[in-house]
Amino acid sequence: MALHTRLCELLGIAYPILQGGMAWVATGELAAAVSEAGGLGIIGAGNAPADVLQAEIKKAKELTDKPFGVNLMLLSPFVEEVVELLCAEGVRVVTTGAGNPGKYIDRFKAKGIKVIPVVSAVALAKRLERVGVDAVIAEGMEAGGHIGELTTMVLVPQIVDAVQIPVIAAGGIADGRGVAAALALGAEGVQLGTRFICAQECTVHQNYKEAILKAKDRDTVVTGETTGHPVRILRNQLAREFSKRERSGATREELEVLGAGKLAAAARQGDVKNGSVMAGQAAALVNTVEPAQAIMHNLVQNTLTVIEELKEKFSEVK
Ligand code: TUI
Repeated sequence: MALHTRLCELLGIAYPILQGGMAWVATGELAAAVSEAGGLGIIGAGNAPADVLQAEIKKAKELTDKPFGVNLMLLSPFVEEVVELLCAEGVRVVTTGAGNPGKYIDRFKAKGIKVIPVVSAVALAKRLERVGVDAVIAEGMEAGGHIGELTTMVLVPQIVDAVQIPVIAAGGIADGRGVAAALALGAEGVQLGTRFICAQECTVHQNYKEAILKAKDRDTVVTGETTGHPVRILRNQLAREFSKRERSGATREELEVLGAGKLAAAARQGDVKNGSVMAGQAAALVNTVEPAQAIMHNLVQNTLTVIEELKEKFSEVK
């Protein structure tokens, strides 16, 4: 048995496993390591200006000849210049997050770039299929960072039913059991973010990795629901301060000031108390730091084992 789907052909990868393009976390080193291991590594553009992103793309190109992607964060003030850069650099795959990428799709398609938006609702998935995206990532609210309202368990099968293009499941997946479950829901691929933060090649601050290793089942919270931009982070001093201010009626602008720069503080300076430690609920399932190659190998082998065990378990004649 092999873990091979339409997505592998579409993207030129060995395994249908994507690494989430996390802002300030998913650098060229991590993306290259995941691509070298047979998945699709993705650099997170986040709020970075084009020249900063260009340096990450250069690093990834030096470290791997395999395809990798870039995540375009649609709330970034630098979206326009980043779109230009992605077209000029001949990046092979662009994923998008935190908005509707509709107006950029023709420009990417004209360059032969594969476009795979993250969606958190059925209507947007259908609309984007009509305008020609190659696949969609259906991300449930178990995920870290900016999230929608539905869980992976209910979102994925509804999007699978609504579109013909491949669906990639994200949110709450960190091991082979999760991958097998996503495949059972009809997904043809998976995207994991939090699991790959704890890859050895991830250059995020060591404190950030340790915070994820320590996290237990109820250690993430959703902040920013009053701002219209709900964000899942690890419980800490910032999370408490944020929810206190939200409860006392702080304005959107005040909350934006409180949140500004906090992801970089956690990810690069290691301030996991007052910084924004974005992580998914699957943080509780992440207990080891390993090379991307080992993470990928274990994911693939454990997924196949789970599928085999299920077949055996339910094949006895009753
Ligand atoms: O994009 C993410 N996760 C992110 S982006 C990010 S940076 C940030 N920091 C603070 C506030 C806001 C962003 C941190 N984490 N995941 C992909 C994702 N996209 N999840 C949900 C969505 C989404 C939401 C609404 C996609 C489309 C959408 O469409 C709205 C519309 O216009 O129809």
